Amino acid sequence: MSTVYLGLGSNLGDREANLVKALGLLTQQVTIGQVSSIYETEPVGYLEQPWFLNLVCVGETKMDPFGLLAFAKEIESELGRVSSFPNAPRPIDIDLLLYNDQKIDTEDLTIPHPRMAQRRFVLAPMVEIAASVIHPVDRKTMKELLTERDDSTQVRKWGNV
Ligand code: PH2
Ligand code: MG
Ligand code: MG
Repeated sequence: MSTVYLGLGSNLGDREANLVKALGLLTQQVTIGQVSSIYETEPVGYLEQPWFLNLVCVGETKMDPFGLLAFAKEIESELGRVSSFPNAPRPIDIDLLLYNDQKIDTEDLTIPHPRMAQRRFVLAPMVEIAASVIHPVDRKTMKELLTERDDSTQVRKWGNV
């Protein structure tokens, strides 16, 4: 069994329902453990789009990282995601943040997620469920990475699944 941290985000349609549905579908392959609170977060990157609901969760899986990536993409299209442009609004985005303490760098998949350490909408929920987990590349804990972030993008606790 491998331990995987996943980041989920939605900013189209019924955002909360999309997160809940995605978590439900993930259980086909991932035994979900702790789930963070839901946060309402300001868009990062492409700004002209609705605010997101984001959460992170941890799970155990037998799938390898590439199998899990393909499975996550299936769930994304099942929930109505169409590929348009990078950072476009979407009913659901499922990102592989950490997979054990592996480092993977291929065209299709980079783990740890290459932008997680810069994103408050990932680090704030990570600190809730995994404050002392160490980022395998930066060699810092989630808590340390969040404390170092000096960006002012808004990330507010919104609710729970
Ligand atoms: N995802 C992105 C780009 N920008 N901003 C927020 N607040 N939340 C996201 O999940 C997000 C984003 C690309 O996947
Ligand atoms: Mg993403
Ligand atoms: Mg993604």
